[in-house]
Amino acid sequence: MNPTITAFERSPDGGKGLARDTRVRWALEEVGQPYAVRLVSFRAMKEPAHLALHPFGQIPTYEEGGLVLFETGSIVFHIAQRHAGLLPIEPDARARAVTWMFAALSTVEPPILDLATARIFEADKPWAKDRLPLVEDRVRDRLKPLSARLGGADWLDGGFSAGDLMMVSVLLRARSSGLVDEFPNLAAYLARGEARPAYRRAFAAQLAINAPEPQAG
Ligand SMILES: N[C@@H](CCC(=O)N[C@@H](CS)C(=O)NCC(=O)O)C(=O)O
Repeated sequence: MNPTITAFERSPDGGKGLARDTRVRWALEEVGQPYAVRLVSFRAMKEPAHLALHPFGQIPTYEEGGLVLFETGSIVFHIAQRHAGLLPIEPDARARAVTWMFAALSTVEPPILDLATARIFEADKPWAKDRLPLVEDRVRDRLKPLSARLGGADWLDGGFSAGDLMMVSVLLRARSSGLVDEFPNLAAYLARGEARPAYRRAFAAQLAINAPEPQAG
């Protein structure tokens, strides 16, 4: 049975691919697993039917037979465990790839989310100008060692893995700030991720919902 995921009926980013369903779509595309999408409005996300799937009333969710998952880390990990292609077979290499997934979500993403909050939701506050440079520096504090570790490699630990999928997805959220471009190898890493056919299919699928082609005539 094909899994069903949820996504925004209309994403606030207008189709830039930053909503987290893109990560799940990307993972499913990497392993060649077809999937269905159920679109939900902001109102529906907070109603009982969706809260039964996702206690925090968010997207994405993942349904497969009787299994219901939320949290992109858990969903991508589940997909990577069930299918070949996203995690190495060799146990130590697999553990390291999983470590990069956690690093992306728990070490790199939080300051990037703070930056988005500072730039979008707090920009009109009287203290915004003073706070923004502090938040930007906290993002740099993560990007700098990440850049040093990646060095001249294509991916974080050998071949492409779910760790890279998650790290690229997280970094994409920082790109519009210009901070990623301060580290050319990270900018190239993002471009490599975006160039993967599976990412392109995932991106196109979410774009088709959020910025559909105008109808001719
Ligand atoms: N930690 C969660 C975060 C989920 C999340 O923040 N989803 C956003 C969309 S990208 C959302 O549903 N926002 C609407 C809301 O929180 O009301 C995950 O990785 O899945």
